[in-house]
Amino acid sequence: MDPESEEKPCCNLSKKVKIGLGILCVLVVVAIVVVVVVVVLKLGQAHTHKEWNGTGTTPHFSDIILGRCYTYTQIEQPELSQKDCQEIVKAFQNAFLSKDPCSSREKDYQPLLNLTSQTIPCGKVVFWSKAGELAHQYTRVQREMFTLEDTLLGYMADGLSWCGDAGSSDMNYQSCPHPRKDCRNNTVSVFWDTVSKRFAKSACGTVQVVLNGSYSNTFDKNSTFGRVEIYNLRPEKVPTLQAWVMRDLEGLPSHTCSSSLINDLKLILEERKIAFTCQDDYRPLRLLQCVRNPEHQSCRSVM
Ligand code: N1C
Repeated sequence: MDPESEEKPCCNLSKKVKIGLGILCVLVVVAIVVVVVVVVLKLGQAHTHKEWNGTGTTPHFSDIILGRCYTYTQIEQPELSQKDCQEIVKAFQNAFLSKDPCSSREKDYQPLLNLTSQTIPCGKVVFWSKAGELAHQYTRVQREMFTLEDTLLGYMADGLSWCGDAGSSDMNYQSCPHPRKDCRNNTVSVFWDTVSKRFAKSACGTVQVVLNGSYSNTFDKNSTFGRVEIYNLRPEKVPTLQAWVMRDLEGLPSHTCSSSLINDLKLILEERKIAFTCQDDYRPLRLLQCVRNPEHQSCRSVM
């Protein structure tokens, strides 16, 4: 036999190459199919969410509320250590996932409210309107006082945004309804209305409110305080509401206790048989403002 005619090495090699090429082709086809499937799924997902004008769900929303729940119940208020944070987070998610974010209702949050009940001592509740930062600085120093953000549910949700979509079981991280530009009954506004209502209903003893005297609408009838909280105080449990009208050290003095806006608040409360008192630039709060700005001339006489 002519060794030249024996093409074995050549055929062996080409067979291997053929197999190699075959495998490569299969891999390329598989890779293309995977990429196409992923792109189609992603596009599909993006399209199932509506586009709104407000900020989307805060990234890592569920992890944040779970972490805050444990921090609050285990460290901040260990008397609530029996609360089940896993269940609380599930109830929070169930309140809005797979639902139209513009048709949120108080009852969506009811299971969450049931799991987060908490008793606040009488005479320790602080409301605020357009003065959240100062009110929170105050309760951070006066540890026995509570704003809504010093209760479990307020603490968990403070500063976050969240919404879902009727057509999907995911959160919408791209956008959520804006209260004015999209709809009033959005997931976040309905949440704050619902928890503010419960907070006011359960208050007892004298209650306080921190108002912003440098803001044009020092008492705003459309705010959560002016629309929800004052109407849900129970006159049989709350004899008096004390208002503190605080002007910014630098800001213009828009309103004081003698302004007509504050008189509107007084009239609403008196109608509801709740006594009203008011004090401008309440000293303990002014001292907190001065800690931040000790050289300011209005702080010289305060210190
Ligand atoms: O509308 P506001 O103030 O009068 O609401 C404040 C009032 C407080 O007394 C709280 O008990 O209502 C309660 N509350 C919150 O605790 C709260 N935390 C965060 C109401 N809203 C709250 N937020 C967000 O701030 C929420 O998104 C809401 O729309 C704003 C309201 O702030 P505001 O107008 O200064």
